[in-house]
Amino acid sequence: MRRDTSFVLPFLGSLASIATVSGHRVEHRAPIESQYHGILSRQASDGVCKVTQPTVAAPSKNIWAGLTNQEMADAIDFLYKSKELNLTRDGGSWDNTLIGIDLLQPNKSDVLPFLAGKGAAPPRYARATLTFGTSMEPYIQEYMIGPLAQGIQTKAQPLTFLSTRKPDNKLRVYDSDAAANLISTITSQAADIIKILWNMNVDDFSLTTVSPTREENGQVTVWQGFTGSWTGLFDTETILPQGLYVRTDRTGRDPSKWKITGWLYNNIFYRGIDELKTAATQPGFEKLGMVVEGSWAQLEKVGDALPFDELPPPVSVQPGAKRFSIDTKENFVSWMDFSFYVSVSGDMGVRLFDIKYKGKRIIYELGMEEALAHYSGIDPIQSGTCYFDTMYGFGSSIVPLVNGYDCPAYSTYLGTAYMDRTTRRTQPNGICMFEINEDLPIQRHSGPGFTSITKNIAFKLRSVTTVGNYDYQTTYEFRMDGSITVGARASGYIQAAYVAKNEEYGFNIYDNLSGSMHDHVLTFKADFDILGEKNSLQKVEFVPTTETYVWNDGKPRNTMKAKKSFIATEDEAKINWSPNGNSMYAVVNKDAKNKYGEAPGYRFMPAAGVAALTIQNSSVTQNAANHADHHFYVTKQKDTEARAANPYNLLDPANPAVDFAKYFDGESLDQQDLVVWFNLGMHHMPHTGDLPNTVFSTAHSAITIEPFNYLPGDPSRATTQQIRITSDSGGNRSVTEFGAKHVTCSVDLSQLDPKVEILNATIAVHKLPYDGTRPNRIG
Ligand SMILES: [Cu+2]
Repeated sequence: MRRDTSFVLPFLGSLASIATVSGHRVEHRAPIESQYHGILSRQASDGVCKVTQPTVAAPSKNIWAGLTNQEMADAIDFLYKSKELNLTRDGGSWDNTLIGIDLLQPNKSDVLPFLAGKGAAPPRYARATLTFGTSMEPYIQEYMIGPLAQGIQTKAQPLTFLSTRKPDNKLRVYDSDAAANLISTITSQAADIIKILWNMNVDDFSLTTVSPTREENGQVTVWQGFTGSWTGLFDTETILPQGLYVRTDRTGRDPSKWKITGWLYNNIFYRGIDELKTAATQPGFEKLGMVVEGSWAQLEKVGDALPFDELPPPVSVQPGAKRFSIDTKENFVSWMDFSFYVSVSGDMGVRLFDIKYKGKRIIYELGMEEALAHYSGIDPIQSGTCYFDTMYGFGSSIVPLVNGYDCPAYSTYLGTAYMDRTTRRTQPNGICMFEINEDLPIQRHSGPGFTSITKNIAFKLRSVTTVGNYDYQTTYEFRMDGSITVGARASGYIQAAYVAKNEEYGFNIYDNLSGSMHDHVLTFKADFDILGEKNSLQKVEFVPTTETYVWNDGKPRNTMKAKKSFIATEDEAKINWSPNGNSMYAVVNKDAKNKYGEAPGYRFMPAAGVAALTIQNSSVTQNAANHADHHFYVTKQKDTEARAANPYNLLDPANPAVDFAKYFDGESLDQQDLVVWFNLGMHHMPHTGDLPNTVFSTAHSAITIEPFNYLPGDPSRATTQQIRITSDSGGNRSVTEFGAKHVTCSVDLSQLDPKVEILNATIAVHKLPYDGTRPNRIG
């Protein structure tokens, strides 16, 4: 009865370089300096806009790029040769196995001399995740292997310096053994009650297993819920809960000793199946309806025709050469005054490094650390669920982008590479990059006799990660005003609850179905370096005040003031945005004041809704989600505090591999290297509009980072993409332009009606039903 769910391989190494546009290969130009800074030809001789991709030579090697084939092979070979580790290829739960490998990101302290041209590239290390299953207490342990390439100095040693869990960061796995016999007992016990309740066969159901597995005082308790079958193409299982739950005790490694310890139906707990069966035959027993799959759950076109809807909608086009440059070998990107390196972590997804603006680094590292989805509900599945999505692999679960839908048809695409057990695979079109002329100007002003107006052209880099029921879209947007927006959206199937007694946790959204309230919290790292590494955290509050001014005859005036201060230590730097949004925060450099005496910096602020966990001291996440209990945090950068979380934090929530709270130890934030950890997220209360899928338009969260007293003025004034309309006293109007070339060529029609590429891609990772026997989520 358990559905055979495909788990897909995680662990991604680096980007592979595949670039296409409109389904065609991009013509790469030679990386010559004049094309980087020079003027690009827009028009081909035949009058058709020729879409070309300028290239640029990266200033240095991408030291954050994932493992090469050779490095991966060397590291794997070294591990398998180790007698001490005693690894078995394709081993079972009683063996030692390699379940993942990726680049161990170099320490910032080793990278800075290299970036400054004063040191060699840091040595390369692999980060491997191993399971040790030969004892009664199986565990997962991370290792670092290097330096690579393999040589006499290469060593494999436990990776402990990134963990707050001392001394060895061994994480006990409580659900490593297969539960086939127990499942078969559940099936046979449930057969009768399923007949009584619904007059159906037990084989028509699957079991959803709560995640994470719960261990208390050595006792391992697992709740599972009966889920209806999905009959069509779509993975509707998360919206088919049937309201019958079973609890098992899976303590120890001998599955023959595991047992069923209770059943739950209509919020009544029964100690055994006989108790439930007896109750079900008594008069007055309330039999509840089923959640029956149908068109309401499926992704078909339904509903009445919409006016003009079949006509082609407006589209953006690329009229000629693209206006950004890439080095596909080093995954280096340059757009206007921005440049950065792209890397992909198998666990955490797309990351940007060494983000420079006008030639100076503003951010050393920008990327997601963890994506949580924490549920609650009257039943033990919803109440016990918190997904830690990096465990499923936010990078390795990147899906190919659909040209013309996920990104404009003229986008440039990159493939992403990931590790599939011991094989390196490539996900085509995993990242798209494109410019877009937004639907509003970035600037306009009309005055007597003039209107000045400037186009708002943004450069975006996007990926989509499908983890089970949800597709997460992550977009990094760069703008001409020097700002960067980090945005996340979610679409896909909600995880819903059975309706019985769940009123306080959701709305009734379909027959017998309750939308299950949950919080999404996505933690990002932004390691700012403003005019050097030594920075401070400035706070500016709008505060109400009563003031008496010399010019007002001593009469008090109720007004407001700016209260400027600096956050002194880490302990004061666990911060929620003020409810009225009138507290501002910026990372500034006090030692590099501008000519007006102000400290230049970058401000960060919500650009759409943001969220931290509602639940305080969650009984589920315990210490494993201490990065998600405030809107943002600021810490002093340390090589040992490079990550807010660990993908396996859920294995021991009380004492996780990374307990973020331990980073806060009173250290000064005054002119130190600062890291901002900010949370995006949504408080998701599903309503009928979440069926069949939640939509990206409203499930959205974003933060914007903008220059703050950093430049003498607004840098977008430099663009040619503006005009001024003037009129004289006689009513004669004229338009002043500033050098922007006009489109004189015709557009390749393939941009208007792009071919949708059918890519031979890895399917999305399925996290449900969660199977602890495959902690590496590989099936
Ligand atoms: Cu949601």
